[in-house]
Amino acid sequence: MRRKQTEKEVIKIKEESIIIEREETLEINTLMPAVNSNFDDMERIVDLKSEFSQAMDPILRMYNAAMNEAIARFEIIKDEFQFRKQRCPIHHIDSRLKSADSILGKLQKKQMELTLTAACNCIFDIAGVRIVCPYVKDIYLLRERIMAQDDIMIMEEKDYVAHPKRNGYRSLHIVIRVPVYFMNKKQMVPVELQIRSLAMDLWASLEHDLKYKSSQNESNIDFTAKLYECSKLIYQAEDEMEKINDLLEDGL
Ligand code: 0O2
Repeated sequence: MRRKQTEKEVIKIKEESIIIEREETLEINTLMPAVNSNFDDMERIVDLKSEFSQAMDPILRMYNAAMNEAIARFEIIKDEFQFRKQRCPIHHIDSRLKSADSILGKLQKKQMELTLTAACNCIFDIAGVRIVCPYVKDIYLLRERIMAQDDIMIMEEKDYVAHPKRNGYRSLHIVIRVPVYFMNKKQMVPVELQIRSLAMDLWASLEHDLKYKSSQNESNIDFTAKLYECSKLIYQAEDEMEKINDLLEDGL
């Protein structure tokens, strides 16, 4: 059953989320000049994936611009540390833009209206930037730095570092809105940041791979407890290494 779902409803589902800003919505009409307005009725075109992709194209370009804007903010932070000849809190940055197909899939999975408007105002990880840090303390340093940028809006924060998932997944997720000037209009476009340490990234990458393999095998074995044990080992080693770094950096 499909039902209309507002941004507020979607946010209410995420009990653990900290909602800081949620009223902003994206105006997408001006981004669809070549497209018949009926395209906003996605129920009609759900079977016409290529047409959906065409309708999404200008919108995805705007999200791509937002993603680049977010990356630039972190590259500037990186450069600042290099200039000061200090240890850099950023090891590397990855990014990805969700495809039109996978946006459609997510709308269906969440039983949302299959419209471009719902895609833009209810799916916040169309643009995703992952920042991988050497140590856990760097995650919070970067959080502080990004929160201090007054032209960025913080929409939502999920701290899986302080509150790991049952399987051991850890990462700090923050949805921000960054200003983008696209087709002569300023829009505050959402970008999902995942800030995590190298150890958290190692665990998540391997777990992602294992999950994929077990879905291919149609395996019914639940590896959650085993993965949690692995996460404990990895994070214990990380913690010890961070302590050594503290000693070297702060002489504690
Ligand atoms: P991809 O390809 O990385 O984008 P929502 O995004 O709101 O629909 P949810 O679960 O509320 O769903 O969001 P949440 O908890 O913030 O997690 C979303 C993303 O975090 C996932 O995106 C993963 O990238 C990552 N993630 C969350 N839990 C796990 C986990 O247990 N293992 C791993 N490896 N990654 C995780 P997508 O959309 O699943 O995939």
